[in-house]
Amino acid sequence: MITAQEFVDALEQRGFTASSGVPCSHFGGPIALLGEHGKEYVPAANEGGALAVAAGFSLAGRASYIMLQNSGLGNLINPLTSLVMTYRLPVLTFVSMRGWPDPADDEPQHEVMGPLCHPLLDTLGLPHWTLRADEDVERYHAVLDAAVDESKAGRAPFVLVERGAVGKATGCGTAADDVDRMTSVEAIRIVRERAKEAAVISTTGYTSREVFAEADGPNTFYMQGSMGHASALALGVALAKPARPVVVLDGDGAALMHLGTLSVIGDQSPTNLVHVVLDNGIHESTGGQRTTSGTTSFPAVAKAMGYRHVRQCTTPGELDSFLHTALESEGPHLCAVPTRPRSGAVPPRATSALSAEEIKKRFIRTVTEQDA
Ligand SMILES: Cc1ncc(C[n+]2csc(CCOP(=O)(O)OP(=O)(O)O)c2C)c(N)n1
Repeated sequence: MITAQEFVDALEQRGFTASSGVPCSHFGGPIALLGEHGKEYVPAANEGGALAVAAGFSLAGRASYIMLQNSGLGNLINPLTSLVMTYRLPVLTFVSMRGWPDPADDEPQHEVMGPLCHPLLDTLGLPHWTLRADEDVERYHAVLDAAVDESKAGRAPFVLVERGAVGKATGCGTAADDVDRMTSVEAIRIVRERAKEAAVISTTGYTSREVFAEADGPNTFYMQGSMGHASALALGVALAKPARPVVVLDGDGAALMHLGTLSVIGDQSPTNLVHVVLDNGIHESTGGQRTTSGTTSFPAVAKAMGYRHVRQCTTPGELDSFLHTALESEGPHLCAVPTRPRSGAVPPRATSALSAEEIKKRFIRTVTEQDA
């Protein structure tokens, strides 16, 4: 293992002073250190955006790198092939490996991508190195030197990072608590009580774990993985089942990742869709790295994109009354709920008890049965 400080220092020694990315807990250490020391790290909305920002740095003469989880590799492929590779822009990409070396040791959503990363990069003809958990800083320096040579030659180098290869940061601050905010569990309980008849789609990460613990039922679809697509999935369900309320529980990081879907929802205008964004200002599921929601108003964006009814709900009473109205009137509806960072243990994932197939089947059964 190398330390987070060694990870960042070795890059700085080689002139890499600008960075971007979407967090994975495996890069929690370096991202926290960069934030703590006021270094250039742009928290991107999605991995393709991170690569484009880094390409911009590179176009302006600054050596840059990005950090992402391999689940975000799909988001990256378009700007990788059509921007970075086409214009031969030097950007160094670090990819944390979920579902690898053994996909059976990880969550089902990583099963396909884990073993695919190395062959995918081979297919693209890109140079890559793998940093294993038992390797030391000497090997890391050697990998960086080789990667820098490749990028000077106009090829986009990748470093694939095994879990445990990079250490956590010590002594970095955690996200500020705000006791005046609701907890995500409080918000989920209010949704559970108000929206008993609804089909519920919950976003990836801790939210789905909490929904599973607090409000599990066959009408709930847990979207593990596919970060940012919960609202689009809910849109499809809402359009297919217009007589049934559909509630999507989203996160701020996830909503920002594919914010364009709000415009599509506004355009399609499903009257039965209720979009609840639990906005804690951080990617809490990967360790609490900040999102950019602090400068974004989800209700204002949704209103401007064609949602009929939007609201910021800061108290349990406001959320309850919003849901009451939303379930009685025509949408699409959106509310943003500022929430506190979680405390205590996070409950297990839905897939600790149910297979992906079971989650799908019982959801389909419930949603289709009730029409019969
Ligand atoms: C495409 C993609 N990129 C990154 C991840 C890793 N990841 C899983 S959950 C998560 C954070 C989600 O943040 P947010 O929606 O704000 O919810 P919170 O964790 O704060 O509840 C991230 C970055 C992922 N699963 N998929």
